[in-house]
Amino acid sequence: MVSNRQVLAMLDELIELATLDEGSPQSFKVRAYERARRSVENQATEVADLGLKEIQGIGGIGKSIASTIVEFSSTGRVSKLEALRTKYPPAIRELTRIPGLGPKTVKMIRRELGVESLDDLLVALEQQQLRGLPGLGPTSEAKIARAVERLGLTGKDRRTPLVSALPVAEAFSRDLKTLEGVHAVELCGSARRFRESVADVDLVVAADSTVWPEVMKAVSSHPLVHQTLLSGTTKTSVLTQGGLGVDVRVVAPHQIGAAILYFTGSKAHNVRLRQLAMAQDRLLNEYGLFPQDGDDPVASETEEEIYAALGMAWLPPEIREDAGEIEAALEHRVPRLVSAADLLGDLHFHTDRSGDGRSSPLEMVQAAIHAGLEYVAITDHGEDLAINGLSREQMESHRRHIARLGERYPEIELLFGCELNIGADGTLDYDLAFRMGFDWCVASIHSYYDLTPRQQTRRILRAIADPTVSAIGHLTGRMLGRRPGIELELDPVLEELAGRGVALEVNGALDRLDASAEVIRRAAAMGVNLVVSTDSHHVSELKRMSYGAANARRGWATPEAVLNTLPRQEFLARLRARREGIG
Ligand code: DGT
Ligand code: CA
Ligand code: ZN
Repeated sequence: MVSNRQVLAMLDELIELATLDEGSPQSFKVRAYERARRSVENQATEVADLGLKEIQGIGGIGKSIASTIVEFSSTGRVSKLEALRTKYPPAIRELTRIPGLGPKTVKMIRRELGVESLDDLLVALEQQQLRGLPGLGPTSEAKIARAVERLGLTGKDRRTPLVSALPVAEAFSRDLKTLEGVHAVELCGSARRFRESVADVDLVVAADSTVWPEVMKAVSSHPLVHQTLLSGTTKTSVLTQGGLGVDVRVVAPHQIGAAILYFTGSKAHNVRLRQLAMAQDRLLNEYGLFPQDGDDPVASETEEEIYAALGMAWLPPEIREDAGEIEAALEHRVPRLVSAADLLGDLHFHTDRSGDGRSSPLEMVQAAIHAGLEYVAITDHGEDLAINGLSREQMESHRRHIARLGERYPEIELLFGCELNIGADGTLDYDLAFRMGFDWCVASIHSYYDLTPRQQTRRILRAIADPTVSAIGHLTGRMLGRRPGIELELDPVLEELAGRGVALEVNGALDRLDASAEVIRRAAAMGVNLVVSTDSHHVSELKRMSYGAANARRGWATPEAVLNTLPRQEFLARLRARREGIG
């Protein structure tokens, strides 16, 4: 049984590799794969259960891709994909994710300089070999070197963005759960702590000891595996096709709590816990909390029991970094942190009226109601965003459409909003009078990533000072693993946000997670209001709310610090009060 999720993952890899092979994301083939991907994404039924003819009958899927899907569902393999994987090993694929090194350039440096890995690239940069190649010069060399450094790709510090790691973790987890005798599969390590990038994925499997060999075998033979690095009786380490390490450990079901506590870390957090245990004449390890001289654990089955025995309440994994959480827990003053269930509205939300939106206003509103939201601000792009933005006339007709939807669905408050573009000098779309017509504006950076920190700070400060701006969207504009964000002076920006009552967005898109957890923590401490938003462009993206909440927790955000935890009427009252205060 092949699920749509698996088909989507297969198509994603095909898109990545075909882009490399064709040298451009604009190639006919790549665009056909992307069209097919969108069609599969929009299917309610499992595509792989259909026959060739039926798959071809779905709009957007041509004959060749339809037969690829059939091959995948009947054999579990895709020969086209396997050929591409051989042609582009993980080390090469990694190179193409570096800004400034598109598929074409990677092809060229591979051919001309024999660059086959990041290490080779570092040598080539060191020896200034890139500047001799067509289309490259000292500036592009410097830009690439800087991107490599800022993305943390060098040497053994190489990290994978969470957005790429989570689907891998889910694929292993889902498949291991189907094995007989497996009780649970738990994600641990930095991915569970929701670090924005991970060195590797850690999974802990609770299983009857009779099936441990099967579990270990299933890990090594998983379809995502490129190479098995270590295969033991309780631990297997593999490297995926995408170059990501995965460590899987099996434990007995009664030890799962101790195991996930240990393997969730962080190391610094664990060290503190072990010291606490020692001060109590006890021993804490991955099997349990033990008396100094005994084999019967004081606690091992759940994390809660172990924390309780150490004199603490359970701690959310996102804050287990030895950054104050241990002291807070011992003094019983860990605040309740925000969770997705607290979030009652979404304040950054697109429809297909934006050029990059993919679901209609009706579908988006129904999805929001289905997700239990009490209010949404529909914030399609302002006119300054090339191709994707709406002209005044389009905005006016959009407004009327939204108003009609609002009448039809009284169970949800539809705020009419806009995602404004912050210009190079901080000016915004339309004019002030037109912008005043919006109920909620999120202002974001979508251009000019290379200005100096001083210039970036100034343009953001100017945007914050605009009376129509309610929130600053994805603060730095970064795309994790692909594009470093803008550099800015943080404190002046946070002071201005706090002073003017403009909210800072916690963007739930996994490839953004912008603002970062560090910025969130600092902002909340400075009294800046936060909003957790999905920035959805499709109905499937409303689930990002839980990612946004996790990142907010990593920044120690409480429900009180987050504006969209307010119920509908209270939120509207806050909005009115702010308007009057400014007006
Ligand atoms: P990373 O680097 O993104 O993979 O970060 P983690 O935290 O996932 O680190 P990893 O994969 O090396 O180890 C997973 C967890 O296992 C770690 O958070 C804590 C635990 N652990 C691993 N090695 C040690 C160790 O030497 N001492 C202690 N106390 N804990 C360890
Ligand atoms: Ca790890
Ligand atoms: Zn947006």
